[in-house]
Amino acid sequence: MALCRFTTYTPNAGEQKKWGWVREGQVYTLDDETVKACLQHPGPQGLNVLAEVIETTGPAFTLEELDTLPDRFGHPALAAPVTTGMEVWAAGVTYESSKFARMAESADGGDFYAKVYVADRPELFFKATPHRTVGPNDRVRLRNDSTWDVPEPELAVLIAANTRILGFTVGNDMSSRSIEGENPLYLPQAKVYHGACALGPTVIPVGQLDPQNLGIILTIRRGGEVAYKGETSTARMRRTVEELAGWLFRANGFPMGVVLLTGTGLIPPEEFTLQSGDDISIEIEKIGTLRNHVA
Ligand code: DO4
Ligand code: MG
Repeated sequence: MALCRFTTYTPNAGEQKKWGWVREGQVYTLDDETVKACLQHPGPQGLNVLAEVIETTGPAFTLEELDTLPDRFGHPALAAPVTTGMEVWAAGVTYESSKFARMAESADGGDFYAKVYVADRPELFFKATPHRTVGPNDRVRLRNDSTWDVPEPELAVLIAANTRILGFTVGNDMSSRSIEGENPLYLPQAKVYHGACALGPTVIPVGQLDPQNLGIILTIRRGGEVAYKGETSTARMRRTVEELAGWLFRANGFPMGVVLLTGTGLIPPEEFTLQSGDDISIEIEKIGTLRNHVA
């Protein structure tokens, strides 16, 4: 069972985004207010309470038919599981491989990355709003003032306003390594821009998996050929999901809920940069595969 968001079209209402509940491959429409209440103050059942409130009209779609390009006008398609008022944040340097990559790309050696890797306080940064975030099969973007770009495949955590962890999805923290490497103060520009974040395909409720032991596979295809493939596991993350979530909510609040990306452990070799036309696939064990095309 899982939560999803999708775009649908009716002649009367036009294009609308809705929440859906996935059960055995069928998607049932959920009422917006009920999901909002769950994102704000869920009880101990978390997202699972939604299984009881699916509209009684039967399934609206199959998950398979929603897993399609989002721009086929009038055809329903999966969307990123975020809604107006939500934010996306990210943790950095949570895997040793990311620490080494940041230090290597930094103009001055990046000693601060070595320090933050072992510090009590993690690196946390604002990543995206819903309008900068794309869903499955949609196009992620490269900045035209960047020369070195990578996808960052990350376990993403959906957290309610009351701090309860609700579930997990797949995230892509698209990043400019040339801008980030030039000066750490440029980090927001390396990380936050239109189409810099992708999320989906569905949110798996907490309790169905162990977030600290999930395989992650990143595959980048160029002209149909594999240009990069790498594998890691969230078992290699230096911090726990609860620890990162705890720091995120210190002196901070998210009235509509928040998605937290937990950092990348996969870094393509230095000579690799994404190109327009590449296809990115991020598979996280027990969650699913997030596919995006580079615009
Ligand atoms: O410190 C820069 C960002 C690192 C990051 O996004 C990651 O490790 O995933
Ligand atoms: Mg990252």
